[in-house]
Amino acid sequence: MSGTKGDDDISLRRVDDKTVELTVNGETKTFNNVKAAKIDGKKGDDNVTLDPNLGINLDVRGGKGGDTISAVRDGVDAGDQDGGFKSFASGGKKPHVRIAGGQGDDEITSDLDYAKLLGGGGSDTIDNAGNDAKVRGGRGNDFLINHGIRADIRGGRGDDLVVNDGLGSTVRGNAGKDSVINDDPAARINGGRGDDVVQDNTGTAQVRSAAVVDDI
Ligand SMILES: [Ca+2]
Ligand SMILES: [Ca+2]
Repeated sequence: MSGTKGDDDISLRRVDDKTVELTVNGETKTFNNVKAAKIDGKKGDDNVTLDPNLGINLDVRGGKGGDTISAVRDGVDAGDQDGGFKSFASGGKKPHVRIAGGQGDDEITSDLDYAKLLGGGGSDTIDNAGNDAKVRGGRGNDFLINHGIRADIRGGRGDDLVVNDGLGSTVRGNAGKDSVINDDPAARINGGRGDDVVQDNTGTAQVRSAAVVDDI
């Protein structure tokens, strides 16, 4: 589905094993046996809320404007510790999830495992808690927070700030004056081009192409 040129409020929620519910600007529709969803907020500052238990392939684009896209557990479903993926529509396979903020200063928050989170142009904030995620700040001065295990994080161009405590993650600052605050003892950190600073609070992270400062 596509949003409008204005500021859209879009949410996609799983109702039961068969049914998902799409609400766009207050109007709700239900769909059965959905295997994939494509959401494009288009222009405007869009707000997209995704149920982390959708278990379907997702291609979400914020488009132009400062968009807020979130796929987070609200803590109600505490028994679900498998990253939110059920076998609903995907036959037990891990869904393919891509969330792209597009242009503008976007905010992406995700608990989805194996998700690809792309900030795109603009100074984006990406907060990831899913495992095996790929996090890309893209251009602009991005703020990337990672709690997920084995994340692959790249700041892209611009002066990025990365805060990482996801175990076994890889952080690349890429071009620009990047700062990394690290609490992952098994992290591999590469500042890339520019004067980069890594505050490694573990003392065991592998750090390249950056000045290392101790815990202060
Ligand atoms: Ca955007
Ligand atoms: Ca960016």
